[in-house]
Amino acid sequence: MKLNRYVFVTLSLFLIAMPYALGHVTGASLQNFQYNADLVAVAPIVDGYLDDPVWEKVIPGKLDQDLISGDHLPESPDFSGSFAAVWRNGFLYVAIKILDDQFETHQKKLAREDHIILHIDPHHSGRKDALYRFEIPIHKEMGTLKSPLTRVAWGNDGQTCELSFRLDDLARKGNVIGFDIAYNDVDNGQLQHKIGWAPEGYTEEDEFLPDLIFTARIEPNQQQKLVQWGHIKSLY
Ligand SMILES: [Ca+2]
Ligand SMILES: [Ca+2]
Repeated sequence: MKLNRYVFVTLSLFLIAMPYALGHVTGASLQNFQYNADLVAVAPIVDGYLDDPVWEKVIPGKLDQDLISGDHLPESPDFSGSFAAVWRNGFLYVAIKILDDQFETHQKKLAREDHIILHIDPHHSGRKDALYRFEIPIHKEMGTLKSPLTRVAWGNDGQTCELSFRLDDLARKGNVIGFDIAYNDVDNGQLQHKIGWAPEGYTEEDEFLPDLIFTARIEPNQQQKLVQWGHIKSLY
């Protein structure tokens, strides 16, 4: 019996360790990895500058996972990146902050310059889909935008960015979509790193997406009343 128990424990440990040994994160490992996008009373102005009051109160997600090696990336002067997201009236707003010691923005091909890769999974299939993959070059005007992306604006010489996605009814309290964001760091025309917001062990090979949850700490109606009350109060 002792031997059986030993075999069972060994097998269990092996099964627990297996996803990490393979260098892949399973869907289950993403369960506790999510971003809570909160409802805001006033939408941010999508101008690339993060001076809107809503961005002062949000909890950012960090871009600190090396998507090639699967390792956690230590803090470094070469790169730091973070994002935050809020929602209002059917729109998801995303703010991005990037510090890169060498911005590469004047190449003809996207692969040879710094860019952001973003996935949205509006119907929460859990997986990445090319249809909802957005490649956003740093500090550049973009032509026609692919739906549901409605606006991209840069500020501070490409160090800050604001985006908006029109999700209509999908942006509602308690709803969940798939979401991820990564930065492809190119220096001298060569790709150096792919750094993403993801749990440890996650690589670009993983097809699963983390969750983004639409939260509302104040009921929408209640909040609207508060805003109206704010307007009334300001008259006096
Ligand atoms: Ca702004
Ligand atoms: Ca770079």
